[in-house]
Amino acid sequence: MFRGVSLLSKLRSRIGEQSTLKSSVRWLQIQSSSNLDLHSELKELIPEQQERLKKFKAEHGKVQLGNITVDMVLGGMRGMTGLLWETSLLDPDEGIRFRGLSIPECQKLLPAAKPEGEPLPEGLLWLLLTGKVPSKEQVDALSKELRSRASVPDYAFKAIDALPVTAHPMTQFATGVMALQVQSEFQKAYEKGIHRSKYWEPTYEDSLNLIARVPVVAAYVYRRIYKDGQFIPLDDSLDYGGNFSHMLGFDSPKMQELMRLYVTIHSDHEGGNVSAHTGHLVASALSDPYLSFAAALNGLAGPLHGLANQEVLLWIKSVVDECGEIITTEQLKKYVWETLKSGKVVPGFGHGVLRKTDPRYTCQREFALKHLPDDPLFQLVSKLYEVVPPILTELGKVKNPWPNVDAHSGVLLNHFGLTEARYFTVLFGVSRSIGIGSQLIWDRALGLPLERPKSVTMDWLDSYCKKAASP
Ligand code: CMX
Repeated sequence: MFRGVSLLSKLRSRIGEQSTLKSSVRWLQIQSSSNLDLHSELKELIPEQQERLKKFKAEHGKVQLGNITVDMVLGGMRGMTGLLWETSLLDPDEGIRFRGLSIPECQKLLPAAKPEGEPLPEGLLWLLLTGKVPSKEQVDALSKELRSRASVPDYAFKAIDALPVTAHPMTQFATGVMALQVQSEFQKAYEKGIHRSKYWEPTYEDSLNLIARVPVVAAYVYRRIYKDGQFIPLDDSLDYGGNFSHMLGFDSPKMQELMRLYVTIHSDHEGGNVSAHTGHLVASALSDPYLSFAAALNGLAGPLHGLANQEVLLWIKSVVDECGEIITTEQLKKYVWETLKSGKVVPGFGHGVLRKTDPRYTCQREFALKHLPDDPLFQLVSKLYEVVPPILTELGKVKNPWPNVDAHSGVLLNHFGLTEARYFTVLFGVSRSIGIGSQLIWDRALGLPLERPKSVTMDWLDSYCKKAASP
């Protein structure tokens, strides 16, 4: 029995309740279908969306979306609208919506491995790609398809083995992903002269293969570095998140649930963040999904972006080393000020777009309250929520003093035994393959062009501003 229709009506009534729900919900109003196969589903959707974009461009192409200021040019393009990214949208106050659905809505509506459980990342992949909430049958079929695509060629492991075991896990992971590129279907098709209207098809193959294979590569890196190279093969009975946890060596049901939640909430965060934007930019040159995603990973590996999850746990552990496990508020305040005075950022706090607590933080906190309320590091994270924002506000320049996704993820993983902080960004990277891979398929389906913004020099700005100021 197909559950899509009842889910959709459930969703519509929820949407009615949500006065804040934005226009991206439009996607969810598309009639659900009974296709069990994601490719067939997309094949139906793509012509509609191509037509929609063409018409929209013809009708509204000249509408202005705001003014560009010098501050924006000098300030990392903050607040400058300049990208089309269909899979998700970030509201500064409300946080992320995946095709119109908030995280709590995804937790309610997407199929889970068990009753009341966390959403299956495969369900999110279906949602991101189609704008539809999938049925359990559709998600099970997609799980199976991903398992069938998960075989990693031996040379990818050998490429990783060529690096010293001490190389950062993100370097090893990105190297493995680059080696997977040898099997790119897009590259082969392009060399054979594929017509541009068909680009999305080999991009689909590459993206799905990439999404299926990255957990295997990531688990290999983990077991190579931390478990003497004792690798664990994929389990054919498990879903995407469960399998990833299993291949890493964690078979407890709670850790598997955590991994499903983790992958789901880290998958996508609209298009402007460094990793998503890098993937999109590189792909705009018609580089295939492997090349684009490997580039995205290198951006994710920076401490102001994905590496912050490593930095948070290391920082929290350094607090404990210095102050002990029972820490007073005064001690904590002092430690935060010392961090700031030594010219460092407080990792896990602040955001380029968000202006409230990140809902990805909130759902991880709820997970902790349910499964590990007495964990001392969780309690420390809770205390930091009280101590850090007022201090960052006092600095007077921080636009968002609230915690982001990275402030919480490490203590959850640490609780279940995944204690190696240097590895954490790899988990973020695996999750991002779902968001970036999905958008790349739409980039090619919609025929999005080469990205090429204009840059200027200081002299140019100077003379422009002088001219603008003269009567
Ligand atoms: N600790 C100390 N200073 C901070 C800060 C923090 N957590 N967050 C912002 N600031 C500072 C900035 O460094 C900047 O200082 P300068 O003007 O002296 O350069 C000033 O406050 C204004 O920054 P902003 O406009 O509020 O924030 P940005 O958009 O420039 O930067 C971010 C956003 C995330 C890089 C920043 O908040 C930060 O460095 N946070 C800590 C690192 C982190 O948690 N990154 C993960 C983000 C989520 C993710 O991508 O995974």
